[in-house]
Amino acid sequence: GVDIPPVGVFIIERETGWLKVTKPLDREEKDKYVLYSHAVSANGQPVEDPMEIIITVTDQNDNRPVFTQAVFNGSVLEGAEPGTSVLRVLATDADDAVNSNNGVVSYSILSQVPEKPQPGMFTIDSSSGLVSVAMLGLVAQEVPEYTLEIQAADLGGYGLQATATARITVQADNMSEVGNGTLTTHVLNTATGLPAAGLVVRLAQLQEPGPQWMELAQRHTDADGRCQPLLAPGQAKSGTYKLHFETAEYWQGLGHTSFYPFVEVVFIISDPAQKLHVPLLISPYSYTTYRGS
Ligand SMILES: [Ca+2]
Ligand SMILES: [Ca+2]
Repeated sequence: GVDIPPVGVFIIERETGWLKVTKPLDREEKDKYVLYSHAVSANGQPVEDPMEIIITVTDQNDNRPVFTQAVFNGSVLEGAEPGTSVLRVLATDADDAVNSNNGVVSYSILSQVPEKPQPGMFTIDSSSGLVSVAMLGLVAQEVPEYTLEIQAADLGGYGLQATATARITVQADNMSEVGNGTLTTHVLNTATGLPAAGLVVRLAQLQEPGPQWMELAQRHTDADGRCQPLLAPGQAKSGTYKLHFETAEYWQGLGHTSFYPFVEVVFIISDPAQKLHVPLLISPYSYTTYRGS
């Protein structure tokens, strides 16, 4: 008799030797049974060595894929190139994915809302669930958010199905305007040779004949030490301007003290149509600026 759990699943017909099951087996519950049979003669004497019987439970496709989340969120920068990764969805399937396709999940995109500028803006890797950009043309101002209906199906995509939602935010790429303005800057940390990020920059214009300054713009430098143009094309007028850099705050953030509480660069715009680039190179004890273009 079977003496360790699960007890009583198998019986051997005493006369015929047929091994039978007493109830339905579920591979997801137990995929393999090892039995030891003892053949004994009518008078109870062993007639052969105990025999090991291994029973492998063959899988049936009785589980549908289940997404780990109902909604998957991701974001992508507008104008992203085809191939740019956006998010990854995941569905699990309790069935056997090794010896059968019952547990092998295949992903596909069923719909895209809105279908602008056209359907098929995104693609999904059928086996990994990675959603990526398929076509150029993502513009935040036109479509700030896409909703994709994603399907997971077992049997390599033709079996039992489940669906989930992927919500994709399109981020405006303000940095794409860098360089298109009349007045731009960038800040470089010469102590490390790296761009100075998170530094506050303010632009003011001298109210002729002075000495009042009117603040026109405030920016934070990004990871590249750059920021959006301080003056957009057409915004510049002839006059005297001042770029104020909050350098001490920046150095404090890095755990340094700075000799200069801030740096101010005063310059004259005489030709408003001309592009002007005023970079700043800083260390705790020095700074340099020059006229770029
Ligand atoms: Ca199964
Ligand atoms: Ca399945």
